[in-house]
Amino acid sequence: MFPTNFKERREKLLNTLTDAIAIIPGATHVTKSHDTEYPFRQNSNFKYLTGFNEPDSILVLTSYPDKKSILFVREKDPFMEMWSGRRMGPDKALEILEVDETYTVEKFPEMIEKLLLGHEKLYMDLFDEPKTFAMVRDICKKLYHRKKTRASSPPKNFFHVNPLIEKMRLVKDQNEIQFMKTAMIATNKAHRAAMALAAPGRNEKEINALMQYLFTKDLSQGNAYDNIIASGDNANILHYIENNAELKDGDLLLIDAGSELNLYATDITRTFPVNGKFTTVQAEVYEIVLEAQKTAISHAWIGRTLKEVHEHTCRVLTQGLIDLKVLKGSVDENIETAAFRKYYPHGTGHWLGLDVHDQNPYQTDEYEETKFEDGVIFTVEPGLYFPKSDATLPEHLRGIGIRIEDNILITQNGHENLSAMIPKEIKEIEEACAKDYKEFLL
Ligand SMILES: [Mn+2]
Repeated sequence: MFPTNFKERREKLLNTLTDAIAIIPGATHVTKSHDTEYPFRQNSNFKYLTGFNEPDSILVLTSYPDKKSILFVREKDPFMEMWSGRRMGPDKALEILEVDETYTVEKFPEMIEKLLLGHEKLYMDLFDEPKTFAMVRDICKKLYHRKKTRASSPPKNFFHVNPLIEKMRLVKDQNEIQFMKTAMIATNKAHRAAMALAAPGRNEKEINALMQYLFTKDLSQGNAYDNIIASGDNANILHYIENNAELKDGDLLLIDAGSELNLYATDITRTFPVNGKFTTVQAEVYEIVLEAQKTAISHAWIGRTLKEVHEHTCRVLTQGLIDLKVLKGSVDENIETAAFRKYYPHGTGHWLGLDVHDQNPYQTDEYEETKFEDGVIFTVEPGLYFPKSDATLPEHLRGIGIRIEDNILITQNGHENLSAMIPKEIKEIEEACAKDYKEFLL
């Protein structure tokens, strides 16, 4: 693995900025309650451009009079560091992070007043950085009334910087792919361990705890998003995160959980029987979802789009719903009326990367679907959901919820399924369920 070239990324962004200054703040701590905080999570765009993982930092890219990367970081402070952790400080940051200049973040308001001058345009996150944006806007307003020459004028045009970075983040480089492949090792192990541990009388909580352990034990660094450990009818709640119900004999268990590494996410769903054996009806529904998923993946190649993948998936699921006597009529009619959406209400895939729903464009600037290219990564996750409370469904289907999700990398010759090693065929799953979970603890 090579060290990620953050400098090159900043230069690439700078090259798209003419007469513009970009201000990209990192994340700050978020209060959980009173004086405790949620675990710190860096802003993905800031991380992508700096690799720096400390809170309260700000990256500034200037193009006038020179193209420069300037980073504002927290000051070294032995007292604060004793309480809340080590800080790199501006001197070390200058040495390590290959930016042109570094300052303490306390200097930001004073420095930005000078840095803004001479730039026609300001690029910032206009939607989700209200505090920093308001501060910069007020400085621009103050300077605006004083303008005389270019060199003494602030930006007059404000633009949203995120789309520029989102485009850059669409195609993953070799390091990014490697982070996700490495994270997938723990994700595979945790899903297999969950299949082995699940049994009637166990609790969703225990499965959750075991997966969290395996997500942090080796190279991965925790869960990329809240684990969904949904048994029985809970699987019909798409974002079920209570994870505290007892596992019942005869129920399925849907697990949507993935570990992350260096903030790069994996996002995997498997559905399997609590007691290790699919019933006939569970297997019948499962095979429909599996066929839809394989069909979707078979369309994963350069030039295709997520929308096309979704359309193929919906056709297979709709045929399945007709076979199950949930829907009446032809596939075309049911696609036309979107009747299938009652049982498959979500999309088939999303981009995956630094964010689990990676911030990459779904459409081009011309409002056309983004085409797959070598190095994009996305999920393929069809499902069927039959809630217990839906009296219009055949009774034997009620309470079944199934989703199967893999992570797909588009390559020059087609695609690579990054999660192909995680059991998915009925036979593989039943074998994995029959294992002893303790072998995954070693
Ligand atoms: Mn997903």
